Amino acid sequence: MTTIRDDCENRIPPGQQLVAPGKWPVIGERLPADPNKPWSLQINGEVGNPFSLSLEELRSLPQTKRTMDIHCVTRWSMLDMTFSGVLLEDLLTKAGVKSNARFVSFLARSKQNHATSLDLETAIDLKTLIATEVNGEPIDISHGGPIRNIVEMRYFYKSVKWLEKIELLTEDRLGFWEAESGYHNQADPWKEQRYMAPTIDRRTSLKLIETRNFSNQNLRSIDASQRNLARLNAIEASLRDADFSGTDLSGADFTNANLSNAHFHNANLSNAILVDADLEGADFSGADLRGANFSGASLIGASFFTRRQGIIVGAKIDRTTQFPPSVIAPLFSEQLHYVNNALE
Ligand SMILES: Nc1nc2c(c(=O)[nH]1)N[C@H]1C(S)=C(S)[C@@H](COP(=O)(O)O)O[C@H]1N2
Ligand SMILES: [Mo]
Repeated sequence: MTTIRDDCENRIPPGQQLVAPGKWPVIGERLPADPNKPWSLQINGEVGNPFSLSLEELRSLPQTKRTMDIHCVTRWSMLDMTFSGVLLEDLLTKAGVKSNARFVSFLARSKQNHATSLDLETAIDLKTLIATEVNGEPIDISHGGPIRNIVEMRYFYKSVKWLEKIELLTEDRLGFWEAESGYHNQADPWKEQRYMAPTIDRRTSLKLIETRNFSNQNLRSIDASQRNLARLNAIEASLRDADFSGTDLSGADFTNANLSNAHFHNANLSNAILVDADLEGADFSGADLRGANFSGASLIGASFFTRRQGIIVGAKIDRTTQFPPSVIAPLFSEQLHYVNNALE
């Protein structure tokens, strides 16, 4: 079955927004390990003929050009990016994949050993590209150049920067974001497969909610909606995808917390401290943000209003909300407009 997505609206998966033109954000690591060491690409694991290619050799193989849209799990998308490089399938044909290989792992030259994986069939069906160019230029090092794998139709964490090894496996091996941050292993943006199921059970979360102390704990995807958590201590807590919809968080302290993709719809965050917090992709629509402090926070992909059945549901923002200009600069243009209007 094929879906036709011709107009722009239908090309943006649910919960995503377009970045302002020319503002491709750098997400995660900004540089590889050993940036000055010459680059090569190794293919090994369950293959009959493991081999290694220098960057020049990779570039001299037949090149494939593909234009596609990219979608980050923290809710930003970019349309019509043209990548060129070598099809994974072509490299695999050369390597002679053994019949017991079922997964493919893409490993980066990275200080934190970044990697990701796909099942082999999906990787080939999606025409995974081992890319060296984007929009006619070599890929910038901050975006994973000189070699990056590019997987269309999956959240962008399936495309590792600074690719240096492709390993064929009989069993899956979870990648960095999948293992460390609970990102979904399928990662289909059209199905909004952002996170795996929560690891914290209902009883444990209810107990924690009673103590109002989340500091330093890993509570990914916790359901803390419609609660009274005024003055919550959540310093350095890991709260990706947490649901705080409708919750009283007045005076809560989220200093240095990871709140990426957290849901604060209609929450009371008056006088809350969000200093240095990761708020990428977080939803503040309808939240009370008066007196809240966002100094040093990261707001790529965050939203402060949504339209529900044509009605604008916006955050309450005024001059007491601390939004330094550099903090709001990376917002989507419509969102920035809303925030700036509210601050006047
Ligand atoms: N080596 C490496 N690859 C990575 C990451 C990373 O931190 N290190 N981040 C992933 C994530 S979550 C995203 S959204 C994209 C971001 O790519 P960009 O910085 O070029 O926008 O790279 C993916 N690949
Ligand atoms: Mo991402």
